[in-house]
Amino acid sequence: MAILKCGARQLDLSSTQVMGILNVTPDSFSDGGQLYSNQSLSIDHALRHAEQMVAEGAAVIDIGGESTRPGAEPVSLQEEMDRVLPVLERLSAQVDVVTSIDTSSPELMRAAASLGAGILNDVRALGREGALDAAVSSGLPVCVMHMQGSPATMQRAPSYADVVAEVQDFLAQQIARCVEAGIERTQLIVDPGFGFGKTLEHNLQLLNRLDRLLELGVPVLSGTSRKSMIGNLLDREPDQRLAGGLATVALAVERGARIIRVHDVAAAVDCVRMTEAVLREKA
Ligand code: 9MG
Repeated sequence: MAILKCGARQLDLSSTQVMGILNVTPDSFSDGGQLYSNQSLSIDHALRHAEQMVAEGAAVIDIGGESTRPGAEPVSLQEEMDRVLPVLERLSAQVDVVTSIDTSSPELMRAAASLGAGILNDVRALGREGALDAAVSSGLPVCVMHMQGSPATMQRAPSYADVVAEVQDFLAQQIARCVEAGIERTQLIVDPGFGFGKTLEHNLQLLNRLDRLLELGVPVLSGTSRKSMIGNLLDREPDQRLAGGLATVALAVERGARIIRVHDVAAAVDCVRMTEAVLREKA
């Protein structure tokens, strides 16, 4: 049974858990960021959103201060820290939930660990200078994700001979690198990185064969929520992708994913519970 040691809290992955997405970027506010100029209001807004997701059944809240969408503008380290740390500090003190920090910056990893963060979620798989050391010294579980290229360029011409095998190989190498550096294998999570340098076909193949990642022997995280793989297939805008997204959640659970990263927590929790109930009755 996989139990992650997330600082002062634990995350039991004997069943699939839902991770709610908390973006603390100006464009994540419904007013397009005007409210964001008042820092205490934006922190209150983020806390209310996190509390709502916890009430809906999220076991983890993933806080991100820099968009990783294709073509997104990078933000300075100071800006990223200023967005994430005050929210993390209040959330750790006020809400009994595991927090995850969506960052590639070693400085933020260290600061977040000292403020009660529970998981480090790095879409660059600890690739930035100093990130591996910061993760080791934090003692926290780490989610290492596959990405081809960088967010600025990754969707220009993704190319693989065999996307499932290549993603699996990459993640196996990252596990070995992390373990060699001193992170316990039992503290690692892997993620195929849906939408990160992948065409629609690559994403569909990865989801269909997500079970291959179970061979790596660590929990698998799946994040498809509102992504263009759903929008492109169904011709839907981001706010119309819930039904398509829930199909991907059910499939990911069936293929063995233990953490599902979503915007729409209540619907995903129902979907996970329903899928797991069916799977338990396998003859
Ligand atoms: C930050 N972020 C955006 N998409 C993601 C995904 O699919 N997985 C993980 N781990 N992080 C993501």
